[in-house]
Amino acid sequence: MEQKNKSLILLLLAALFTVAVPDATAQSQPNIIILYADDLGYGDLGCYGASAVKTPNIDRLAINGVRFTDAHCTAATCTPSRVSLLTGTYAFRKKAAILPGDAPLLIPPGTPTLPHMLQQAGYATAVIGKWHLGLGNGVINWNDAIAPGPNELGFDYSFIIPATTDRVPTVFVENGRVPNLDPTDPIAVSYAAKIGNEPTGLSDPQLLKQRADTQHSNTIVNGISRIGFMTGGKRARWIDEDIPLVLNKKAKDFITGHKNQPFFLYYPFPNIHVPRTPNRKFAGTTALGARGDVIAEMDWLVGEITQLLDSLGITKNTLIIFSSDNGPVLDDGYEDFAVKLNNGHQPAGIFRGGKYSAFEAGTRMPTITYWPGTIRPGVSAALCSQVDLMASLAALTGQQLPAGAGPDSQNALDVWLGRSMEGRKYLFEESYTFALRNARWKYIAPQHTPTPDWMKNKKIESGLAPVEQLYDLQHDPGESRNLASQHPEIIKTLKAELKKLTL
Ligand code: NG6
Ligand code: CA
Repeated sequence: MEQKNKSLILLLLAALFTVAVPDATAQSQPNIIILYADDLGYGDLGCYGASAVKTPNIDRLAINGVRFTDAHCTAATCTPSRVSLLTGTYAFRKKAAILPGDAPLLIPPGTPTLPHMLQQAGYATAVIGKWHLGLGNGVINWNDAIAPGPNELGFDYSFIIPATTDRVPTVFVENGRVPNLDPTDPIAVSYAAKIGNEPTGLSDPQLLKQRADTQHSNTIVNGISRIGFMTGGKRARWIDEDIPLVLNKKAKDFITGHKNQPFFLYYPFPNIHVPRTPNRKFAGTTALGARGDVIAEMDWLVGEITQLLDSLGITKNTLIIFSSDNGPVLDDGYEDFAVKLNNGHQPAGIFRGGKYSAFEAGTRMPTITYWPGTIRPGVSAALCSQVDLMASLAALTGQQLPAGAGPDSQNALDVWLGRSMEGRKYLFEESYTFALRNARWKYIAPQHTPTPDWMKNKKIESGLAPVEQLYDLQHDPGESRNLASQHPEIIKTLKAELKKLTL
């Protein structure tokens, strides 16, 4: 062949090749990892001002990604925030409250979900970690197939802690089965009354590693008394201190096994929820006691993931979203000395309240997006909500959500990727009342049911009041001056918007 023709063919081939392997594929189908902490407060990370605990791995995400200063989960407790994240729906529409460990699945199969949407987009999907959205249809037989659950909602693979680590059963569920179960030692669970003869926190406190309040003083497993009673399943029970190691392995196996195809990993850490039981690699490594140690442990978990992505060469093709499900709490039922050892650490940063609270720290979450090569590093003050991840990730992956799917979810992709600083006009916060934000103001609806005693006893500021509250967050981020009587016009607007939303 003539030299000229040869070059022409080569040129044509090169052009064809560019079309056949477009950059857009890499861009529109990046791997997506949601690293979701439990009860981590706005001020609990180095990159958000903490000094008593070091979080170098998460700080590295923040320095090389977008660190958000006004990003929110939808609610001040776990189950409600998680249902919103996965369905793009506010929790009150799902009647979501903190669930016991034997509750039925809160999200009916067939509901459009974030993982299902990504499955449609060709992603391999997995949840590895804390679930707390219920399982089964009513009565769960823990010794048989447990369904429906995550696998019926769009996750190809699931390896979960069914509820929380302070609730029975203290076993993992992998794709609807309790792994390592001995059929001659079946599991039974009860939240209504004591079953079996196993020691409880009340009957045998001498067996405890950490003393607990009455609600957490039922069956003792591994030296920790829990909420709820269980018997059996001894071989399958987790060892609390090893949970991070187990999850770390599962998460790494999933990523490695899917490194050549787009994957979505929803990785809800049990850290830093109670009981705080750091692995011995981390116990005693911070000045904050167990609560600080489990933050350090979580930071290590994050580093394990980013190092793996680096070593597999897929960092630039992976979007990581790091956040938390509700604000911080020091005393959540166990005597782990979090209060005593806190020593001036500010779990909520400059904000007021925390877990369970209508004040800002209930839902304002440490939040980072990281995607080297695509996301330009920076800090974003945009007002944003995790409820928007479903529509935003649909936009990212070129998916059209079916009608009615993710009814509260708005496409804020440019905000999440740091390309736009224009956040939500209004942002909804759920706790034991409703609140509505705009960029400057916060309205908290009156609540006539008073703060429950258990919150008062734990010095938890509920933010509940029988009167309307209005705070100017621009000048008073700590919500110390209720300006309701001075700004009736602002109240009127926010109240009307809130009414529209909750009707
Ligand atoms: C509460 C528990 C608390 C924690 C919480 C759920 C009591 C007194 N308190 O009911 O310890 O388990 O539920 O936390 O039982 S969450 O982060 O999953 O919402
Ligand atoms: Ca939580």
